[in-house]
Amino acid sequence: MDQESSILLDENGQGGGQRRESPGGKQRTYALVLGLTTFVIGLLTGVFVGTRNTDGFVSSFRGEIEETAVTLISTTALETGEGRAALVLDELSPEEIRAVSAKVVERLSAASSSKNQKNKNQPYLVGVNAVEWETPRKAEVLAFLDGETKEVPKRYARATVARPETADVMVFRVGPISGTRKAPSVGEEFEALYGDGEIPIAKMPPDICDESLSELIAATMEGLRPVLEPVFPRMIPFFEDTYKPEEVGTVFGFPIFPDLKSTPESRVMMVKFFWIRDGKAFNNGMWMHPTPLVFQTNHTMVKGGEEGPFVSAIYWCGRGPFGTVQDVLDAKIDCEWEVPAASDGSSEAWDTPIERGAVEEKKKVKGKKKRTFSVSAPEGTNGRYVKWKGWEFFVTQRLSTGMSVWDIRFRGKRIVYELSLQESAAIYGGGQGDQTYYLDTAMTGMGQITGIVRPGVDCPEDAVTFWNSAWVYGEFPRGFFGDPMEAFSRESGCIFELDTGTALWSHVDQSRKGKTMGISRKSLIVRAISNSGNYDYIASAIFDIDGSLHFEMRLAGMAETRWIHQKVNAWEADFSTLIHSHLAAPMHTHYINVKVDLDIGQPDKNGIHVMRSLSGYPQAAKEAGALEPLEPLASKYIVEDIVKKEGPGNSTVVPDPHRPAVWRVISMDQKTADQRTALCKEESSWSCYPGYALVASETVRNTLPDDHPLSKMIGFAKYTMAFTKQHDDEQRSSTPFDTYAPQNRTGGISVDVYLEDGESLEGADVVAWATLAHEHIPRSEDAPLISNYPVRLSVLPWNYFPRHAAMEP
Ligand SMILES: [Cu+2]
Repeated sequence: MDQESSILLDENGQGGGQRRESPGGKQRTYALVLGLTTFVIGLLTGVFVGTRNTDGFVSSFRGEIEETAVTLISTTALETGEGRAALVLDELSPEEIRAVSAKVVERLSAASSSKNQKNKNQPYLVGVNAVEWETPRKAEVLAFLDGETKEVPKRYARATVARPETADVMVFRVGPISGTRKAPSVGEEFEALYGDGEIPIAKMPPDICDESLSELIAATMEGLRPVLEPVFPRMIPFFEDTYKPEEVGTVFGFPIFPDLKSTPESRVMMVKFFWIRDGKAFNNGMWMHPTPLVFQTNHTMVKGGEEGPFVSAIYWCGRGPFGTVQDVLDAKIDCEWEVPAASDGSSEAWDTPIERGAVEEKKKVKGKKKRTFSVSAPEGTNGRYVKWKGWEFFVTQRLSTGMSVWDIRFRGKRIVYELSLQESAAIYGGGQGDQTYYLDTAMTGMGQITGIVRPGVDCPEDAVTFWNSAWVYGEFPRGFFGDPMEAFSRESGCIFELDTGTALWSHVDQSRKGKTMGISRKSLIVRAISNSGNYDYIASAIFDIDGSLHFEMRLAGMAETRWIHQKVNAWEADFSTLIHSHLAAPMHTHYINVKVDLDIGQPDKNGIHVMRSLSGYPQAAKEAGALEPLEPLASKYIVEDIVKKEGPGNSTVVPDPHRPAVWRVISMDQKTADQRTALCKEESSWSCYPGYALVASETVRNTLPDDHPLSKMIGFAKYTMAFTKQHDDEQRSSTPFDTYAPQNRTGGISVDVYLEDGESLEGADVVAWATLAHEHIPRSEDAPLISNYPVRLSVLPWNYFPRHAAMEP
């Protein structure tokens, strides 16, 4: 260990003492006056007036946990010692994000967010990953990690900027970033990574902080007043003279939903309207109360920004699309929407979550429990270097894609270079005009709107926590806010050893008084929590002492819903299950994509070995007469294969229950097969080559046609696993530029594209893209909040150790 010292953390308990910051002031009173500049249409005078401590938004629930858990290590020590992954693989600190933002603002005379544009032509930093760490080249990182060089690879950021004047989006490489995480300095390199106009502005990443539609929505609501007022009497904040939220609640719109009508020239967004009785139900119980009102707004951001947004379609009470407000008025639709029951904000409400029967959050840990793992970090670093029972790795949270675990080694040997969450996509069924879909990495980021972990609820009370940088936050009902110039840290992850209450291995002694022999399964868990608005994602990397590891995602949240009425839109029942009165929950699929860059032995001498279980009459056994006298009865048998090259059908896996198979990443370099040489030296079977297998839990492939726009957006979801050759420019499985107009894929960022070039995978650096899917056919128990349910990928030693690794001395 090159730990220089063990230093107490600051009072906030953060490694290196980063300050927990809130983007706002100390105390902010917000009387929610009706206004058009706010994100949310419903600004509920009276109901939502209140005072809150905005610092409280990012404050922690951690309580009195032993704060010496994280050992602070100096960067000098790291340059030569273990844990040096923290120097080269850590995400940007809040200070670095602010410094890079300042550089972009200065160089381009840009605004740091859409909210502070001085005029509509001013360029601005856009999206939840507007300023993000750039992953360095793998070869350089390995040379540094493996001590071949003391030169730390240069640190860069990527900045995404919307440029209304040229009607495009640009990504710049900015840096290098030097200095410390707390006091960084940003170099003068400023390189455009795309051509001018290559990414049209209509395809810019979603911007949930954007308020530019407010006036348009207000005007449209005013126009629709003759039809809305009778159905939603006293519920609409825009109609100030009649609005009485305390009597019948509020109807408000949420302008964030991308629509499939978008093209590279026009950006179409849905504004969906919900009802809530009580302000506490905002972005909560509201999902149980959809109303039959949806607009489509066309945000045609043409050159020069001359054209403003306009409403392109209106759906009202199961009818539409109507091209204009007048068309809706002329249609004279008799709408039978009724004020929903409940949602009175009381503890009996069916539509808002109640912590009934909950295990209470425990803030105090009595006595000191001896930890079996160590956690360290250089000053100012959010990520953590962890060691536990033979395992060591570095974990961070990426703004866009969430948890990444790097340089995972077991007993000194690297097994995985990168294990990272890549995407959480959700594709819903629905009629045109109200069909939602999400790339959550683009909408909210998987490491941007994260939850602050609650010891005693999200993780055990004595867990050690880690942090992520972020700048976007919700202040409901006003909406989402955020500015990378005001980036802060959130305590969104935790590390702990868990006694799983079961055996890792065991065996029954069959004697009369016999018990079992075996060992308990105590796993090391690294967990991080992300939120995408209505949904929550709890990612865990799980390590076991038999050399196996697992990536598990637990999904939960508020179900997305639509209003249904037998006389109006009975057809909705073809897309949805009915989970409450007039409440349809559309069926949908969640696709969690995970990148596993396995390195078995020498990284660029890996390959893919497949073992298929078949049923029939293997030729050699037949010829040798080994099948006598059972013929013609078939037998189970195995066929081994080495994958020659990339490509759909070659290096892709869609499990078939009729033909089970194990897919392994193996070392094809004989010299690294030392552990198994003795067993295998006389055999030539590929099963003798050391490797790790990838095994997915629930397997659902994308069921939409392959040429559907959404199938292009989530190319990875055609397969449970796809293997490709590692390339430094193939970092991610999806891109925020494809949320809008996914039929016109941008920038070549797609597993589909990575598979296309048919490169050899024999003796190559192999990367696996695994899709953990969940087909969600909603049930009544999904109201008001879904129980967390898991999907999982196991990474298992398969002919890697000469015997059960947990039994090795
Ligand atoms: Cu779901």
